[in-house]
Amino acid sequence: MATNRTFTMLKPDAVRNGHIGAILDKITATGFRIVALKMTQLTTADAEAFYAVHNERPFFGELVAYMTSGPIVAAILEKDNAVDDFRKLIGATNPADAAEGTIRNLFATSISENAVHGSDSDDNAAIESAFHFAGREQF
Ligand code: IDP
Ligand code: MG
Repeated sequence: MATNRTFTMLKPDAVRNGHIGAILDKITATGFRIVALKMTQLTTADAEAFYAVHNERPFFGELVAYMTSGPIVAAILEKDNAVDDFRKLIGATNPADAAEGTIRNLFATSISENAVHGSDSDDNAAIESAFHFAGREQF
C-alpha cells in the first residue's frame, strides 16, 4: 500500500442520519480520490478486531456496540499526505473540540458517535484497508 493512502469509515450514526453523500462530497472536494468504497455492517468479532488496540479502555464495550449498530461505509482515500490531511479534515475525536468546518464539527453527535474514522498512521492505513478490502477491490 502506498503511503499516500488512508482508510476511513462513515460510522453508523452518519449513515443513519443521512450524511453519506454530504461527507463523501466534502472528502472529494478536499482533494481525496476514492480508490475503494463499500457499504457493509461489522459483526461483533469484526469490531473487536478492528479496535483491538482499545480493548482495555472503559468505552470499549460501548464502542463495539455502536460500531455494529448499523451499516457503515468503508473507503480508501488517496492524496498527498493522506493520513495527516484526513485527520485534519475530520477534526478532534470529541466533536465539541473539533475545529469549525471539520467533518466531526459538522456531522458528529458525541465523542462516541463521531461520524467518521480516520487512520492514525501509514501502517494502520494499510492494515485497516486490508481488513476491509481485497486487492481486487482497491483501484
Ligand atoms: P479517533 O477515532 O479520533 O482516532 P480514538 O481515540 O482512536 O479516536 O478512539 C476510537 C473511537 O472510540 C473514537 O472515534 C470514538 O468513536 C470512540 N471513543 C473514543 N474515546 C471515547 C470516549 O471517551 N467515550 C466513548 N467513545 C470513545
Ligand atoms: Mg484512532
